Amino acid sequence: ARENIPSPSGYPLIGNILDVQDEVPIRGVERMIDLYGPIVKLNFMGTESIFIGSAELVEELCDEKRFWKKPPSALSDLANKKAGPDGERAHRGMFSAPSEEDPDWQQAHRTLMPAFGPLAIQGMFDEMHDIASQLVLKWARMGPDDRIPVTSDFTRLTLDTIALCAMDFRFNSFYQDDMHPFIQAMNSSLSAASDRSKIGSMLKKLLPWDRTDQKVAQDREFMRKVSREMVQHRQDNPTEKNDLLNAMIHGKDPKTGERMPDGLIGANMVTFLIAGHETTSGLLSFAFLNLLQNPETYFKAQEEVKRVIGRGKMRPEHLKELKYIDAVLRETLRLTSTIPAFVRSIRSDNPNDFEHLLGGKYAINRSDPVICLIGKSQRDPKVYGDDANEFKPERMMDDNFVRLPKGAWKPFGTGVRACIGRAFAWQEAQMVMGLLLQNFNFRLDDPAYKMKVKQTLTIKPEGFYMRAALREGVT
Ligand code: MNH
Repeated sequence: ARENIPSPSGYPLIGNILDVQDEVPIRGVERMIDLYGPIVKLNFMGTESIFIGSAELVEELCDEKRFWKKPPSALSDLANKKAGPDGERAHRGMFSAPSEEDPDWQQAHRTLMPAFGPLAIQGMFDEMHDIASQLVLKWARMGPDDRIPVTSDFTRLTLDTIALCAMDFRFNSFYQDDMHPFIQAMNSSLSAASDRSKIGSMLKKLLPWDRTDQKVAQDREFMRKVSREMVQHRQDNPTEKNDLLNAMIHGKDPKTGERMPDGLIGANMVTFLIAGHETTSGLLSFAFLNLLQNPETYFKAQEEVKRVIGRGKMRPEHLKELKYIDAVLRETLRLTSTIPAFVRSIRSDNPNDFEHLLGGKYAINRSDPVICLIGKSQRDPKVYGDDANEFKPERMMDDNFVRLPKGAWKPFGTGVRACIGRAFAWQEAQMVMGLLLQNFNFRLDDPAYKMKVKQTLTIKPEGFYMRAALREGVT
């Protein structure tokens, strides 16, 4: 039997905006799932969206024959809408492409898939190790009494890593107090995007002197400029290096034989710099916080590192054996997926006339974006049991992990639009966990610290500090 999708009534014009107000915007909509069940329809200023929060419904939405990715305006806003000052056509980076039918997305996807493949990523081991070693040196020199600002040091690490591996550029963030201007521009445009759902900033924008939009436009232009300069620098100083920039400059689309236009290369460079570091630094920060707040897991992880890597230099073959670390990272992404949601909608090229009933009973329309709240579906008690909210890496060890239902763990998205950088992120995260646990004993700076989340495009812990004492006998 058909059922209506639950939908709180809300107010005229603004709809349900007041229902979902929260310091962390995503938590506001997640609360609606707690109240209304695995599916809920909300109205924001006249636009209806459907939110789902069970593993079963997420699995259904991941069916690529029926659904595809269609981002909400907040994400497509990140794309370059206007042409640059030089008048060239505006290109979109892969992440924010409106659909898989977008020719720019297709060209970038086909040209870049090999450059993100396992062999290419293994080839980046030494450069990743270079940056991770800078972090080890910094924390060793700062000494055991230093309060480590975990999230900002991991942001320095992941930004420097993606820039070195992707385009042979050194931000040298560990040698500067302030974050690189690129990061500052990125952070302010990302928080403006996420503030859009907050009632305060909506009202603020009605004020004639509000400059939010101009600021966002300036920030984006600055990011494009930095990336254009990097592309230009490589064109003026060619190298033989096997990095993403060379793959974009020299690589030919296997289908058409064409090379990527400069504007498309620049747009994707910005995409990689953003997507390539925000998420991974959040993952590493939450992973350390989880380990420190669950000491038995910390000791297991440390034991594994002792057994697998020992005291010598880490080598690529060690990473495959870090099984418990894998489970720690998976469990961390389950509880605090750094991208907390993704969007699906009915394919417009679907040749079959499916009756679009979700879960066999909830009717949805072609124009409805359906937002998968993986912060909810990945805590679904039907899959994970009564202790779904607890940090237990054991449930993510290989044997259990491969048996999970398909919709139960989706932190990297799904289908053809799933994360292209997954292998990159995994290698970097395994390496950093391994090197840090090998070299230091960690403790929380404030043993009473309670996880506080800050959301921009991604989520990260806020106000989390730890201390690091060098272990003896490590070189
Ligand atoms: Mn990544 C897409 C999560 C690391 C580059 N990434 C996605 C999506 C998720 C995601 C989820 C799909 C979003 C959606 O459906 O709307 N990404 C992550 C996480 C990490 C991560 C959790 C780290 C942990 N991502 C990286 C890294 C890079 C990268 C590292 C680059 C080096 N991601 C991308 C790109 C896309 C993407 C590019 C868009 C792919 C596409 O649309 O084809």
